[in-house]
Amino acid sequence: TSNTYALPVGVTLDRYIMRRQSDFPFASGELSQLLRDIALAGKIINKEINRAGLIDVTGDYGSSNVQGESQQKLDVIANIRFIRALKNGGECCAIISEEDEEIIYTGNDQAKYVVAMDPLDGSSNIDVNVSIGTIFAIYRRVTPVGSRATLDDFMQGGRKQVAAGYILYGSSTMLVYTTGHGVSGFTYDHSLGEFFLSHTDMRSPVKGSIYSCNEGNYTDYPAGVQAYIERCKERRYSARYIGSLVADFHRNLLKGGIYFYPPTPKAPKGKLRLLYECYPLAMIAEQAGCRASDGYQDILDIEPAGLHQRSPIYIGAKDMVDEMINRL
Ligand code: P6P
Repeated sequence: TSNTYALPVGVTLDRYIMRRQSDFPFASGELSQLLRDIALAGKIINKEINRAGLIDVTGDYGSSNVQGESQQKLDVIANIRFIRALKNGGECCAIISEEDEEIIYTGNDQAKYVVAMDPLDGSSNIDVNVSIGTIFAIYRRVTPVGSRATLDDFMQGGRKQVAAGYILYGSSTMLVYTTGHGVSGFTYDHSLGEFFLSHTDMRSPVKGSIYSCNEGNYTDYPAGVQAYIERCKERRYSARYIGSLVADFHRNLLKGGIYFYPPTPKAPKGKLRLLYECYPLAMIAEQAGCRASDGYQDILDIEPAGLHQRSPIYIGAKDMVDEMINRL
């Protein structure tokens, strides 16, 4: 159970992690340190993003990533920064990233954890100054400490995540994460270079009236999804789609809403990646009283089959996801 006392808003991330570490009686601090390392990388990327216009890191980098998408320079920088922060932090033995086809080994074979991440999701929004985000998931390795990590460490399934979170580089920069004991939100204070607790135990509304999808794909959506969208319009719900997953997810988490990226003939498994987009956000969603499904089963129950596999996703307010799923 989580500690009975609620920590006061305004406590720093470091102090919060230290105090909550007692949620894990046998914790020896590695996960705490790993969370700090992720927060540090977030601070560094935040600085790069804010300078993007000035040091010409926007625009294509010329290379393309494993997805064949043209890589924005900030994508590459973010990937490098996270890998470096996790390598130097020493608590992570291996990483998978949207930007790399293969497992990245940090050399810290004594470390107990592995990280799956999308270092900068929504990168096509960078040069139009729209909010973007980092998404991450942490697993305790299943291979012996001291050996080199393997695929098995990453293919444990969503319910084996020990922590999951995102960093939203928006009008303010926020770190939101869970270790399975509720969801906590921290807001970054640039002048102090610190994340401060701003949202304790985030709970999302069970009902909502915001729906987020790319209606440009409406014609290609399954009939049940089209029917659901029609109902949203009849009820005069708000259509809100930023085209940046972390920003859409975060707004819906706070206000109550549903985000969905259904399968289409062009994308039969949807667009979003299971291991470092759907799983982590699904863990946060469930911890905040929401639901996350692929249309047939909870996202967290999907058996992983590949590092970069995609999954359809319907995620957000429980009643909205329930109604959508009942139509599929
Ligand atoms: P579409 C951004 O590329 C992303 O991965 C998510 O951040 C976003 O929600 C989605 O894809 C947007 O995709 O096909 O609607 O442009």
